[in-house]
Amino acid sequence: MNFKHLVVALSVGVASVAGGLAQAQDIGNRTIRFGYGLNEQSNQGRAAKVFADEVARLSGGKMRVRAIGAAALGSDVQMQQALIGGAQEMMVGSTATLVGITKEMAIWDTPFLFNNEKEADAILDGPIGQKVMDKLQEKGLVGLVYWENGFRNLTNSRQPVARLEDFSGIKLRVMQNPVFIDTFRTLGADAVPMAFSELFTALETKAVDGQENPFNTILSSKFYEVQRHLAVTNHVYSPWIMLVSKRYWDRLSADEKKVLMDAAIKSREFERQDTRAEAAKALADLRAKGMQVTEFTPAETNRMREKLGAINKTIAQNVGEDLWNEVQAELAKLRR
Ligand code: TK8
Repeated sequence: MNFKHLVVALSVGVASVAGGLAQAQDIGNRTIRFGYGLNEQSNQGRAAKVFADEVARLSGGKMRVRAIGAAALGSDVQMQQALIGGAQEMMVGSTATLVGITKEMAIWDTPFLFNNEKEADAILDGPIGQKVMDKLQEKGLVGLVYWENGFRNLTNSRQPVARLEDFSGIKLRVMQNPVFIDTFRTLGADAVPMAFSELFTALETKAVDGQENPFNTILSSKFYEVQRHLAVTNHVYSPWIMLVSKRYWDRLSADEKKVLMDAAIKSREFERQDTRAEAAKALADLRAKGMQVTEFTPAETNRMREKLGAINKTIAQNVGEDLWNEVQAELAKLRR
């Protein structure tokens, strides 16, 4: 073999090894930026860490996740766009903020849809939850699992809220979602859509009077510092959803996909337990922080539920009557 042949043979060998490595480095070995909206000390932050650790463990350190909280990579809506464009690999956020991309997601925003966490788990983790999640793919997103955000409750700095009539006059931040806007306009509040990342400042400067979120978030985001009144409304159960950029996902090997999926399931199991344990204590913690708590009586809750029944038709039309009916039938079955 002359020198020229040797060089060619070597470089072919090097190229193929390097090709394999480069691919691994580009994709499997690329650091996954996993963004989320709450802070590191929240239930969302704790579960994000579990996910990152589990990906490292399952891949023997080959795949790395950098969990980045406090909306440092952007609001839910901004991150979704970054995932679709391929500029960011992963995120977790509210399903409610996805409705502009996949209209079927609005089914989860139906007021009083689930009576308890057991119903939520059964539907979200079952075939219906999967079907809704799969709709994201044609929009450039891959849903892995649902986490629990939780049952939402109302806070505000103006007045105690214990009856339907008390919503009137409250300028209320809601998620960027038509069902939430409809819900609170129907209840008589002045609903203003806004990103979560802008919310604390908006409450502090009184640009808005109130907001609604699960106890855990009211606690971890320190809303008790700028909100005096807390009404236990439990008006809707909110899921979070773990998303992967489809552009990124499609370049992963089957093994790498499995690592992400298995770690996502592990993080979901941790997250739901952790969130429920925290939620069980959070109301007492919020009282201790000085919040004035009003409970809705069953009769008042029924009035609210009846009033909100008026928007069900619109939700059903928007998500599709078939999906609506399927969810109702499944809930009826669970309640038998
Ligand atoms: C965090 C949000 C939050 C949600 C909201 O990014 O916006 O009120 O409940 O959890 O997704």
